Amino acid sequence: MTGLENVQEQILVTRSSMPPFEEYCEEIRPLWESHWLTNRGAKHKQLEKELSSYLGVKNLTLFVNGHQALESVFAALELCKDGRDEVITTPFTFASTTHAIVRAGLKPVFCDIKSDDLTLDPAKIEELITDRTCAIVPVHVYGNLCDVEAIRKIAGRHHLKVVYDAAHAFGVECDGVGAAAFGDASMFSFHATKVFNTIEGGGISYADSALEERLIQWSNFGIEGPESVKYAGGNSKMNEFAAAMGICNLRHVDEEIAKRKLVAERYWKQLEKIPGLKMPKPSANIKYNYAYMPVLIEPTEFGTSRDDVFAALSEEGINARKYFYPLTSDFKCYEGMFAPGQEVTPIAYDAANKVLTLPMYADLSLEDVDRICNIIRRVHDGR
Ligand code: T4K
Repeated sequence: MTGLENVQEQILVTRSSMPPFEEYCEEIRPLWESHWLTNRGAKHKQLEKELSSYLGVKNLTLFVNGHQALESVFAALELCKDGRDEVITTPFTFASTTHAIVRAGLKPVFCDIKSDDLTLDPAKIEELITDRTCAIVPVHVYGNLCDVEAIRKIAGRHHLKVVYDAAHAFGVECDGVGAAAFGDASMFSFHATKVFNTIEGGGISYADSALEERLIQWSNFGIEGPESVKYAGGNSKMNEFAAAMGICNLRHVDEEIAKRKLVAERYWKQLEKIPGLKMPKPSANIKYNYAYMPVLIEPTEFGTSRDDVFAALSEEGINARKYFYPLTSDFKCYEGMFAPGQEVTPIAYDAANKVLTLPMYADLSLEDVDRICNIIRRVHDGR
């Protein structure tokens, strides 16, 4: 038993976007002629170019996944040096953000988030800066852009690097400026569950072109030439089949986002009048990607807890997820290392206990959205 036997009848939290089968077959046909399957092949280079143009950046380097991209950029930026090893970051995120910091030999210093959009609160950053701080790693959680201007000013004042975890922010823009343009670097995830996917994949956009060589070397064992190895790098290169998937999916991504918008608007319309149910929404100057459908359940007003809503949906085969519960600072693997989230980052702790991400993908039918909303309404009404 895998637990996925009834997967056809269930509605999962998301479903990978895929191009038409024939389109993908056509895209990979040349690989049977070239026999060049990985190590920065033709598809890799084409996707890098097309994505740079789509995201509106000069510099973009592809990786095997978002997590390895994050680890590689921390190494390439040489964040951990001169005894400076503290990184100010959010605990309200996927495991990857915190793990990447720790695995790079850096120390996460957890900062609280804003209750409206759940991104890092700039008003709380400066009090955490010490002479050991080297960087800020904020997360554009659910595609909600952080207060990039306030963070830029703080980083400038204290000579800190800023690396955005933009795993969720593919295609998001603020006043016409894409998420990839902010900070020293931004990491995008192209995982199967993301708005744009290369099956597994990731990318780093960055301001300083000089970083390119180092990122490529870090992704390829630190090799700088056939007889010279400069860094103890890993292997985090994207292969040609993944790049081909990306080339195909990129042709359809605008249509995917437009369909997601209809799904999100249906949810917002159906759920907005329910007391005690809060939905972070993008403001008018944001071009959004509708990556996730988070709702926050305020138990006293709503009448019952987030976990009851989760259970009621599960009973009907609807697989919502608690992205992101628990806080990463409260993970078992970090027991005893960090102070409890409840004490240090109370707003993040509160959000983690109230949040539920509802099913969201381009092909989710509006009838299914209505069904999900009816279940939530029933739980609220106590029926
Ligand atoms: N930073 C942040 C803020 C992130 O959210 C992530 C990843 C990263 C960094 C790291 O990026 P990557 O290294 O992953 O590129 C999923 C994803 O695996 C993960 O990429 C994502 N964040 C996280 C939020 O969600 P799980 O453990 O919840 O995935 P799983 O296997 O339960 O899948 C969720 C649902 O997606 C399934 O119920 C059905 C659907 N699905 C899944 C897969 C694997 C598909 O439709 N197709 C698929 O191939 O982590």
